[in-house]
Amino acid sequence: MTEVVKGLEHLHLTDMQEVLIFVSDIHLSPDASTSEDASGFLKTLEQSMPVDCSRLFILGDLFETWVGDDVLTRSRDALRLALTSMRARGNKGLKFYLMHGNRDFLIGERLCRELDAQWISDSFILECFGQRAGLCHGDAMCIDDLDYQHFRQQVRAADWQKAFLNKPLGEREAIAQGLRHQSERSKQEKSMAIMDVNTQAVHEFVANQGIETLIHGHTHRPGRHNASFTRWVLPDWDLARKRGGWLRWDRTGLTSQGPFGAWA
Ligand code: LP5
Ligand code: MN
Repeated sequence: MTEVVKGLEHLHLTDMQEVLIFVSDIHLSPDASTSEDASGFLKTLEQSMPVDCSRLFILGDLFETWVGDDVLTRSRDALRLALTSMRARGNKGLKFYLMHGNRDFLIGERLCRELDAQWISDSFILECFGQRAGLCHGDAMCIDDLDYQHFRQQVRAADWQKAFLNKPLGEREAIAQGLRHQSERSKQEKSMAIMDVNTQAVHEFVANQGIETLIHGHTHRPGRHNASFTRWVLPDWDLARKRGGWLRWDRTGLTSQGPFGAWA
């Protein structure tokens, strides 16, 4: 199995005026538009994300599934316009960063270029305000979920991905839909504990990277966990259930915010 190449792995920022925003698990459906978007994220980008944001980090699962950059969807256009509108409304130098999640790990350079976004690696190190934070999607730390980890290893291999991307679009969409159904079914048989991050894996990552803060999503269990370091778990987005939000990091610290108020 060949490994896939990695995105940008580290960023060191020195400007105390930075305003960093983190989101994940938006799960945009292919036909989403600003007026019809079950996540509520597109409207939030256009209307309520802080105008002083200098960098927006999307930490995986932006899309419900992504079966290749050659697939043109309504949500893709809507997202590009919403990001452009956020930049026009606020900071003109606003930068976007995109990380792979377990549903959209096939996002490639073409989409990043189109969205004017920088692709960043899972396990990204961000230094700002004299502190060091680690960013990841979160699924790689769910090591007790052995079936998932086996599946992950398979589909993250370059040769698997190449074979998949060479299939006709209809076939790719059918496989993705089959995997989604299988995933929903298999989750019903797994305990909450198995589907959470493994404490030891988290501690090892924090110690190896020497970070004070860890930010991730994936588990859909938003919160703030304090130990010798702080672990923030980002919420998933669902307008009907009034779920969603972002983490803001500026010189005064980290705060949970969103269209429905604080979530941690
Ligand atoms: O996503 P979510 O929250 O429902 O559950 C995840 C884990 N599930 C997944 C699967 C995704 O939902 C669907 C992926 C769509 C990808 C589209 C591109 C396809 C490209 C394929 C080839 C390159 O990630 C779920 C975890 C849960 O998080 C909590 O952490 O438990 O894990 C599973 O459900 C996996 C099952 O346990 C095992 C599935 C075995 C499937 C075997 C198929 C063999 C591979 C076929 C590949 C074409
Ligand atoms: Mn996920």
